[in-house]
Amino acid sequence: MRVLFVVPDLFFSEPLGVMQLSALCKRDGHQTRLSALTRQPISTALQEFSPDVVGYSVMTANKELFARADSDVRDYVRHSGKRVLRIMGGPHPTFFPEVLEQWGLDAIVIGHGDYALPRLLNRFAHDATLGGIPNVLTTATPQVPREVVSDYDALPFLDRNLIYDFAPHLQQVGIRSFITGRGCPYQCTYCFNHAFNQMFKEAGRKLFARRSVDNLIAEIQHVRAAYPPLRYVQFTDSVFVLRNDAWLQEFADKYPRQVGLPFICCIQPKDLTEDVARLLRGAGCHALSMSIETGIEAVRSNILKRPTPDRTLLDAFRIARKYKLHTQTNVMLGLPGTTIEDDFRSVYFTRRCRPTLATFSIFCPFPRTELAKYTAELGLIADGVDYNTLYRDKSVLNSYTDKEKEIQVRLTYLASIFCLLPAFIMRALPSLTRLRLDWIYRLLGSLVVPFVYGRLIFRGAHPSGPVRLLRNVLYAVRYYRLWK
Ligand code: B12
Ligand code: SF4
Repeated sequence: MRVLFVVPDLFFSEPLGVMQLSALCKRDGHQTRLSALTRQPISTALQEFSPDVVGYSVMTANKELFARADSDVRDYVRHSGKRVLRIMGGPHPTFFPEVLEQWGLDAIVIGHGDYALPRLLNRFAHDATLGGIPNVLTTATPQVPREVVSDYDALPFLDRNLIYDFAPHLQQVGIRSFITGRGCPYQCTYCFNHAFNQMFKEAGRKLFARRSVDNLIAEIQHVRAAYPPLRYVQFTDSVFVLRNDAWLQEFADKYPRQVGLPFICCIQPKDLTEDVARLLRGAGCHALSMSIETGIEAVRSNILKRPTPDRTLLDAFRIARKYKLHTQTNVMLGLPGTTIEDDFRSVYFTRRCRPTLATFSIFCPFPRTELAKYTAELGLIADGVDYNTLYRDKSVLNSYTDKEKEIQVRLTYLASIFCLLPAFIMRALPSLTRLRLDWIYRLLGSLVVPFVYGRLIFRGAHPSGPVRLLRNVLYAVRYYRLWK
């Protein structure tokens, strides 16, 4: 079978889900290819590769992009007369399975696709019915058993050729992503994790599980040898560290000896104790992704269900500095039940935490999350709201005036810069956000944020020099134009 995986785009963050699935397909003797929609029209891949299966990997935010591609795929299928299976996986079909009927797809895969896709391909190859496979919904079988991966060590290593065959220049980026497991034990109300856990929980089933340290290190060593240059490791687990447990201790013992490369990982601030920081630093950790989410303690606890006191947050960032760990943090503006003054308070609090880099996004209530329900209950979402908003799109909440929404957008650019400047300069921030200098702020943000990422957070990952600097500037501008 020839399987075409379709993703929205390819940036610094590799699409690990389809890379995993591609490895599983190849293990079973299938051929795979990638199509990244904003980089190349899907028609090119259809003509060149002539797939038997087109597999979309979709997040809700980019479903319109995929809808346009799907129309090209249907045209292609009609004209070629070939039987082509159109399937979809990823968060969108998992949380919005109605897409199966809406798009007239052959099947959707909900949750983990690692066991489901190989079975689906096998059935299709043998002209057998697609019904009844766990996690695979078809119109004939909309109810099926649900499963999650039970043994991560048994999965093949990610297929990195999938992306480097498509975009060879990406291999020059010295950062490679790895994932040590899946799931998250937390319940943040703005995230889909609680919905996922609800859907897949079952007595005795582990929803938060990870691979062995030896298996992880073996993959990193393989990637280092097969896909040079590897200069920096990015762990993309939602939560890399939960506590100082046996896994972390084994990792901190083996990783520096057997890999010895700088890495970045995610942690909740409340979990960064002195002993965890010491272990991470000793292991070679260079930076932490550690989100504040809001500078208003009551909102954090009651509305986001991230009950971390301000004091604990300030301590976590202090501990990170003590152990020379850079920190990248994110803060959401425009949360339900808050005001524009709260947004400024959030920025001021973030500055007090002194992260290496703070990024600011505007809250978007994704339907079917707990926080979206709460926002609707407060009557803050108008009918017909577009849920495709991204980090910097204007708030969809009706509790802000148009002027306040513009100020929030300007804040997403300016606040990152102001958190890097001396505290007294903060006083100028409210006045500056009232000026209509949007393109200047956008340009400044587009230059400063990637610069800090490159020079401090991912230090040493990219080769430096004037040509590289210019390329990075152009890349940054393109990134912010596309992602606003
Ligand atoms: C890394 C990440 C990103 C990265 C890049 C993602 C990438 N290149 O893949 C970046 C930073 C770009 C990003 C951006 C956003 N993200 Co994001 N992101 C993640 C994160 C943390 C990890 C994804 C990952 O690698 N998972 C591990 C792999 C192995 O799993 P997987 O991708 O889900 O794939 C498995 C299955 O889904 C399935 N599958 C996936 N694709 C396919 C395709 C086929 C054909 C089949 C059969 C199966 C299948 O099989 C795979 C193997 O089991 C997830 C949370 C999470 N833990 O999953 C959020 C998550 C995917 N993001 C989310 C959101 C909301 C966003 C943003 C909209 C945020 C924003 N407000 O701007 C943007 C959207 C950007 C855009 N327009 O594309 C939500 C999506 C919810 C939804 N309904 O779509 C998630 C689930 C977070 C959450 N819990 O709420 N994100
Ligand atoms: S810690 Fe991250 S992945 Fe886990 S529930 Fe909260 S936002 Fe979601």
